[in-house]
Amino acid sequence: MPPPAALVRTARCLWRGQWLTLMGGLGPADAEGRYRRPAAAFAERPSLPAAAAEPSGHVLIVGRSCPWAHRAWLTWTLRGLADSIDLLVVEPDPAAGRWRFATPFAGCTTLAELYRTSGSAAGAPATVPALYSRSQGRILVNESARLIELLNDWPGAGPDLWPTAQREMIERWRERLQGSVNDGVYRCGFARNQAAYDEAEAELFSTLEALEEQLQRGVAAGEGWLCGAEVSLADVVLFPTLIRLELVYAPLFGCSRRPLWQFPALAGWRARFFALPGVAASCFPEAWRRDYFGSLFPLHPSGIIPAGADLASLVAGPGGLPLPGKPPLSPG
Ligand SMILES: N[C@@H](CCC(=O)N[C@@H](CS)C(=O)NCC(=O)O)C(=O)O
Repeated sequence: MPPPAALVRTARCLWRGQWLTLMGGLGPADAEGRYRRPAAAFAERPSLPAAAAEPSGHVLIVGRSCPWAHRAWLTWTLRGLADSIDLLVVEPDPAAGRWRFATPFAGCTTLAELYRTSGSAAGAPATVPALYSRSQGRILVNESARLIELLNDWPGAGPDLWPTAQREMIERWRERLQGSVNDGVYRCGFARNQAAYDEAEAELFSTLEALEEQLQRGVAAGEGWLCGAEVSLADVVLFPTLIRLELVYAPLFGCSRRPLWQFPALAGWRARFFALPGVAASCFPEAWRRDYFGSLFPLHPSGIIPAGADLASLVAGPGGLPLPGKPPLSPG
């Protein structure tokens, strides 16, 4: 029996090699160990289909735990698209590492099959969200950044979330949020070494500080949203990451330098967004914790799902009181 220290050294060494192999299954990294998100199979924004207004002509495929799908789901909700685009929620299959349909869809039982019938390259990741055209029998777009732009153009009853007058500012924030916050939490969690994690973590929290300042200025001017008085795509992309912060990204991805309650304007903004009609119905804290802690084996080998804070307490002030600031704004 080797002494415990030698045993630990050996286990560490063996585990490190296996861990890096397993992490490769979660996504690629560059030579410095920084996580790099793979490109989407149907990455271009298509033009608005001629049959856009046709009821049930299109299907938005989402998963409950995915933040990229969540932004598409929110855009679909806020734009009032339920009458023209069906929403289809796929289920995770953690043992197989893929999404599956609860009941067969378009002759397919898994999302990977639907990707293949849509013409995606063999081995390309079958990701959510994806917008499927029933008449064309294929996926039109699966890059969420482009998909939400398309959904904003789709004829719907809800407000314009990407107005021309604010577009430059919205784009500046979207660009920064995409790299340092939306993907930033994954760059923390999927970093292969300390330096890669430190870089991503610093960028994440400096952006949260910039957001806090921006929102404080806005609230002082009587404007409750990131780019002014109306909700925009910049708010839409921020919410899925921030609503998962305490439940998943802080404990699992190491995004825990400062809890969100220490950013009062940002916490108030999150509470206001959560209160918008239809938003709470797109939030599934149990599914988030189950899918992240249960599926990301290399980050959490025990598979034990930790208890998490009650979502209602996260979108309320201390003692469950409503947060100070403006009352919820309607998206209309
Ligand atoms: N570029 C995509 C990324 C979407 C993505 O990574 N989705 C994950 C869930 S959060 C997924 O479906 N992964 C399945 C897989 O990689 O096989 C987007 O923003 O739409």
